[in-house]
Amino acid sequence: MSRVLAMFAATLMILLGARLALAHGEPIRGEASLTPAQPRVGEEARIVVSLHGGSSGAPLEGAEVKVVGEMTGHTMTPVEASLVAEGDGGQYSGTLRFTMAGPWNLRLQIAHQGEHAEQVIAMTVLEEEGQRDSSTLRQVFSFTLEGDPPPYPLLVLGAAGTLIVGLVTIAIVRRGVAAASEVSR
Ligand SMILES: [Cu+2]
Repeated sequence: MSRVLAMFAATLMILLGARLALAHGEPIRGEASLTPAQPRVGEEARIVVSLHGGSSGAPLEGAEVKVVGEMTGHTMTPVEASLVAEGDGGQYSGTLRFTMAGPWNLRLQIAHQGEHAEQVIAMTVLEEEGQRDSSTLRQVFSFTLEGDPPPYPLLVLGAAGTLIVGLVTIAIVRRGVAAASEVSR
């Protein structure tokens, strides 16, 4: 009986394993958390980003996840952090320290195998002497990783190549038609 159970468990694991593959082009479901939700100036804020396939649930492993914090409304030096993979491979975390109180945008830059995506999270930074916030800001989002369009010179070369191939084909066909009509004469 225990042997049957073990075989059943093994089969189930194989099936689950097969299901847990991330399909290329599959929409990614992201979950970001920032603790505290409203950090004070200079206080360490921890950001955790988890990325999984929207339909397969497979973790997006080996991604490069960077967070760039920018104040809204005026130009100021951004704060940045490169997140480090942890947990099941679909989770990335890091810390940020903010330099001024007020409204900020966190730009999550996600790169994976030459494709990328960006998500923006709005948040607020409190005064240095303000009361400590112990809550967590959570945001769920969905995106599809996209590759770069081919560079302009490549597009021009591609168009020129297609045109030349087309012209040569027409010339060959015309010559063939001319030869055939000469033979029939
Ligand atoms: Cu500022």
